[in-house]
Amino acid sequence: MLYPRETRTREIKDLNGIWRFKVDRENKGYEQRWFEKPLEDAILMPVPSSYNDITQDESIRDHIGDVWYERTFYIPESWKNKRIVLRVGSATHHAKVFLNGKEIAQNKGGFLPFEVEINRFAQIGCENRLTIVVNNILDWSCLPPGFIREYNDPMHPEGYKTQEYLFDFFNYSGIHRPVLLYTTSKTYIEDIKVETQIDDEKGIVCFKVVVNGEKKDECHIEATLYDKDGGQIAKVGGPEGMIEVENAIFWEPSNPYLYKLNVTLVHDGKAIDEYYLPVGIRTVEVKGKRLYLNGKPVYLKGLAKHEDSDIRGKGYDPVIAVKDFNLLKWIGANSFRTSHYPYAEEILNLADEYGFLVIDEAPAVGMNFFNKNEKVFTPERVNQKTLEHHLEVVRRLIARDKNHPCVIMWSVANEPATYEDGAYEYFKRVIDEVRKLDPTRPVTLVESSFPDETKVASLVDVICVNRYYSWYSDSGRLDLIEFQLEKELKRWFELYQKPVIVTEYGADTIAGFHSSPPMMFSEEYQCEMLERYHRVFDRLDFVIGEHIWNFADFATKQEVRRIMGNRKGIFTRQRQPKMAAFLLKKRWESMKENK
Ligand code: GCB
Repeated sequence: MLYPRETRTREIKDLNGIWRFKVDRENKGYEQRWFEKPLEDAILMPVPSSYNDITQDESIRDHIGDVWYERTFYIPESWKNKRIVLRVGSATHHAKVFLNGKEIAQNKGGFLPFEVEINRFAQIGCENRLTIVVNNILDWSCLPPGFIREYNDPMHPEGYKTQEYLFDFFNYSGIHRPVLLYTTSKTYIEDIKVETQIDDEKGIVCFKVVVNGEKKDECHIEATLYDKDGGQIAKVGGPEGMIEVENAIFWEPSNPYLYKLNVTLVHDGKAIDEYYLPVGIRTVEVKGKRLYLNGKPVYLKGLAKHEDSDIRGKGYDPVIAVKDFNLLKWIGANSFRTSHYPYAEEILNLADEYGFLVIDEAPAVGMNFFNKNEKVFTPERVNQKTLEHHLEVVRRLIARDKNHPCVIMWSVANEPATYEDGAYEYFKRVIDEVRKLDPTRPVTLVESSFPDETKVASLVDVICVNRYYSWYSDSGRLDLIEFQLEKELKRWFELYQKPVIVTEYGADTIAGFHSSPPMMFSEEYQCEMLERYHRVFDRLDFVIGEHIWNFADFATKQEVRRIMGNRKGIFTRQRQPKMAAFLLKKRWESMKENK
């Protein structure tokens, strides 16, 4: 699936903006066929955005079930002979799409795009009504999973229910990413896959183009590679090929150089479709104790993030996106993880341009009760159906993100209960699928289990582990961090002989709270904790990366251990630095690419 781009032959119509919106409080929308006529009593709602924090009404914020979005648009006469595609960047978590009253698409999964060709349903030259029903209910077959709790007790009104989930971020919902129409010719470039290799000073760009449509056998393909300044490097014909770049400039964080591959579909001597792809020439490899980028060892300095901000919730906003990248640059990071789901493609496009090394994560989080008596890998919970969805999600994730140079590793899940017997078979299937689809990138799974209890460490290339010494265990005991952490990390290496990234560590910190000697929740405590972790990392040569939890404070469900959300941010939710940001800036700016 190609990211929509305007080219000489392709047009885009942006459907973002203010839509009409209605909460289906009684779950009557389908029965009453709301899709057949304009929504009655609708309110206004921005797209993209989560809807939860837009109004003053907590019953909208906390609604469980369907919400209806609607807008109208025109299709110009000039699009009559084009293939017209509707693309929804994401709708969290389920969507049904109607055009002029007819159902045209369905989607399950709130963090990946879906698209549908609308020619059969659209009216050219006049107004069209687009309705998207979004549902936020999570069950055990979803990723992330969840379950509905029904209260049959005297202290709750009849029918009272809550959406339960085991992950630690607010279950924001709505249309979170851009909605747009784009055109292609009727026979069109459906997909391009690019893989790059390095041979000494030479860069090798291998590409494969998939064409679809009636006349695909009558067309031929031209692929042209340009350098950053538009200088042509090579032009080759055919759906598959290899371009060699002498004295290539390799993509890396300190110089994220992007070439441009232009693909043209030619029919009867005429360019009928054209698409271009930014290409970073780079290789990634795990060997022995290290991670290599372009043959050179690299150390990951960075943070795990969330798509989260005031008012917008999980809605993509270019203002927040660019600000976040500026902060990542400012603090001296070279990497981040898309915890705990695939981020908007726009974010990966920016990571390619800014030069960040990304661990790209599937939305498999909350598969753990953190209680050994409550199992998740059971026929009633994470089961065959969940696995099938997981496989579909990793296929779609790789289909979407395979060409990004920034993506250096796939993470198939965050903190599942890998100590359970069922975990091995389950993740073997998922990881095998990832390796089959993309043999060029390492694969990981982010662990909270301990080295002696996990069943899956043999499946991954890099051990990624989240650890909260002196926070959730031995709370307040900073003095224990080095002893405990060093012992554990050494055990990981001793057992598996694989490099280790500490993918989470951190402390809830309320900006402006101070305490000396440090106490939990103060800025001093966060700094002191990080410094002690870092001393251990610096002593262990198999530690190849540090990702702090979290980039910024973020929203969670309301509960007693969360004070207006999770406060482990190095920046506040408004993107102001806490004291720890200066500590990290100093550390990371003075570190070499390979520590
Ligand atoms: C974790 C989770 C993350 C939480 C974090 C915390 O291990 O991976 O989603 O937000 O801990 O702060 O508890």
